[in-house]
Amino acid sequence: MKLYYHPGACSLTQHIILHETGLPHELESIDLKNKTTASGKDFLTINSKGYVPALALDNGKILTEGVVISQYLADLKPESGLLPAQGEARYEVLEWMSFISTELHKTLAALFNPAVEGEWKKAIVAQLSRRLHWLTKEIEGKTTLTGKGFTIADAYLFTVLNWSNFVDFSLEEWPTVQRYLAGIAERPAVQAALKAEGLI
Ligand SMILES: N[C@@H](CCC(=O)N[C@@H](CS)C(=O)NCC(=O)O)C(=O)O
Repeated sequence: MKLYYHPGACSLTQHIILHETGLPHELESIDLKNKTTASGKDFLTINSKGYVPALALDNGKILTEGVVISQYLADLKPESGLLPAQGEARYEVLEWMSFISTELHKTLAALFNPAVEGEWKKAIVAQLSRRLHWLTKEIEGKTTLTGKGFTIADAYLFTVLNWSNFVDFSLEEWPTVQRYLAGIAERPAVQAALKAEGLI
């Protein structure tokens, strides 16, 4: 299978998961502005949505939407513990995935848009701040979101909050979150994915 990604974008989540699972994979980076692949193809012919991540399966099927691709990859390697197979423990991880996707991913990503300024920007920063205050209480004393080992949700949260290094939104106010991220960053799979994307 092949992961279409852009360095440091939300596709870093699935890249980390691929390393955590040890699943064999290829990578191809995407120029998101011009919608072209590194090998010069029109990316819109691969994923007509025009965004990463997209996962090309060996049978030719293209899977999109990060939250779904993450589950797909984890389910290929249940023994990885990245996503419990069933029961409440699975839904706890999926609850985190939904929170990160709807409350953090798109909100934080908006700060990359230079058109977001003034009162609009203040409102976005205020909303993110509320979410991070809540998150701090949830992860106090924990090294992973569930407190029961690294899951796909940790890969996703790490990826999204890593954007604070590139936009005008500092995590200084949330040392617990910073400590959590530093711990996740130390994982060999995270280091391998960051290195492969040229980010370290
Ligand atoms: N709903 C999609 C959104 C993915 C997304 O926001 N991708 C961004 C990078 S983090 C992107 O490729 N943006 C380029 C574009 O939308 O044209 C998902 O969750 O996978």
